[in-house]
Amino acid sequence: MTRRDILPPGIVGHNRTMVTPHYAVMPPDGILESRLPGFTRTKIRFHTSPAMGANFAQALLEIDADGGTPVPLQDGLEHFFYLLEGEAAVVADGQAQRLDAGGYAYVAAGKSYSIQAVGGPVRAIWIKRPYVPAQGITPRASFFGHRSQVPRVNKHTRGRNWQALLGEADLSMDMEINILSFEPGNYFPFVETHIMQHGLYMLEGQGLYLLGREWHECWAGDFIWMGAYVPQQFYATGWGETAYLLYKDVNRDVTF
Ligand code: UGY
Ligand code: MN
Repeated sequence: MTRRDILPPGIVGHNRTMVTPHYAVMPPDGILESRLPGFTRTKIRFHTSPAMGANFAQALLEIDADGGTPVPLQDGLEHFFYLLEGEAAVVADGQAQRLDAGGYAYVAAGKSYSIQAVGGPVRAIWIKRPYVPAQGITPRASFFGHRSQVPRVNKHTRGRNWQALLGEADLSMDMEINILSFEPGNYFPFVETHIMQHGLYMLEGQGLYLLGREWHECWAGDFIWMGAYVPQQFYATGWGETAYLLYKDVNRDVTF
């Protein structure tokens, strides 16, 4: 038996990964990479997809210097890109913009998009889904933004802020993507149970997430999928501010 045949301590005892029919907790270490046609020098680590039960797909893009999509892609879906690190040249429906960390792009359904790393590697969150049209509602066009330009709204109590990157209660959108920030020790005053799904990427800090009846410790770099109606509650721990990027499907009726 060689050293390589021995299971290192920690794989079992320290595992935090949990995938259930209603939610998933996905620390980054075990998420293997995909390569996709249309992308060069890019690792795509899918966090969730319809295969898990999600009504959207979310991935971490790791683009090497000068990698990305050499030509624009178009697949009928709506897309959202959020830069975590590096600098990227992003084109959304023919409009070009340089994005740095905190910059984001919304690509309206059916419009073309491209993302390319400029001058060094890039890490970005990529969310995509089929847009759900609604009678009498004109879909919103593609646009860009930056976390630093989005107002921090103190909704209910001190120390807990919302930033609505795609706007809020905008019926032209079928999803919201918000950054929720928490001072240490802050928490939601009740356990939420709602029809909307979530894709959550921990940007900064750490905390305890209640999912169903189980508490999960999570921190920067982790992904959580919450299916419809999963009971959810968050307590921020640690010494600094915690923030997460949160996808939520909104503004549309149920389907039968
Ligand atoms: O708006 C929300 O649904 C949000 N409060 N949920 C969450 O952070 N899990
Ligand atoms: Mn919620």
